[in-house]
Amino acid sequence: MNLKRKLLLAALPFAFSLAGPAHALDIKFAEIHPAGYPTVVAEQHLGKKLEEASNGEITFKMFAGGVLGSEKEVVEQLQIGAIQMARVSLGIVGPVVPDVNVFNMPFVFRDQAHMRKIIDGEIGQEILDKITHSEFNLVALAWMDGGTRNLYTKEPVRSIQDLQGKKIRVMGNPLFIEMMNAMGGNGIAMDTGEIFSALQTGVIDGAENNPPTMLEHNHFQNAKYYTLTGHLILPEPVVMSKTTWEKLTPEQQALVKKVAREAQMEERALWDAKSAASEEKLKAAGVEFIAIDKKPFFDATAPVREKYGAQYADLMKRIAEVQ
Ligand code: GTR
Repeated sequence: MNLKRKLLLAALPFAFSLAGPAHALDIKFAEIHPAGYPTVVAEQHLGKKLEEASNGEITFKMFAGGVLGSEKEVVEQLQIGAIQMARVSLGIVGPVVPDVNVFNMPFVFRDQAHMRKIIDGEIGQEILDKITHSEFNLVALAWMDGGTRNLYTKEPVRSIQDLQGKKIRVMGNPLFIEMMNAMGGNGIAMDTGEIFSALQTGVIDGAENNPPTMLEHNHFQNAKYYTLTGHLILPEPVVMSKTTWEKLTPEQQALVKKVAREAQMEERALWDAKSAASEEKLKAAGVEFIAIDKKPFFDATAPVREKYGAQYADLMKRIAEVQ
């Protein structure tokens, strides 16, 4: 053996130890919510379990607070495998995988408990599979509870009449624009990160979201009225890039599925606590919570359910039947 080859061989173990164990996979997880948010905490826990159970073959790093971009940008990066995992709203998945819009319909769930029962059961799995089997290049693994979305506005909305003509931000999905317009508002789509300044500058008169998002994204600073319409109860998928998924061994894939499901069950307890604490903080910050009759909002959005729900009539019936 010549000297050059000897040196090369001697250096090999060192090179491997620098690169870490064989098949090492580094997972970058993207989250729009800040550190400490229920989804972020449950997902970090998921990552820790992955690292431990894979004996270091998988590493996990959380990128919270939207540092990797808007949810739309994150989805694009997931599709090319530049980001490996994320949790995104189902709202922005709808325009690409229309089948998921059945969960995006206003008032499709009776309440949060009903939604949880659905996502834990076979319908929840069916919708995850629809994402996985679409052209989206994502594997959908589990659901996070994203709570109940209500309206928040700069001027109070005490009846559906008060909403007429108001510019309300919604997520970028035609279904939500039509939903808002059907309720008499003027639905305007923009990314999460744009809401704060749009409220501040008066580009919009309000938005709609759950209490933790209203608090943690500081929207309450410029919208002091929270009207409890409960028009959307949205579960949020945890997804992995299919490019990443295909690099995993079958054992690793099973592990990812298992810890993702555990995160689904864990997050809701965190959610309930955070939601209650957020309500208290919002009230303490001067936000007025306005209880309202939901029926006019339910009735006004019936045409949206009919239009978008026509193709899911069976599924909607099955959802309604779950007690
Ligand atoms: C939150 C949701 C985010 C994002 C945001 C929004 O409730 O958790 O994923 O979709 O709403 O409205 O942009």
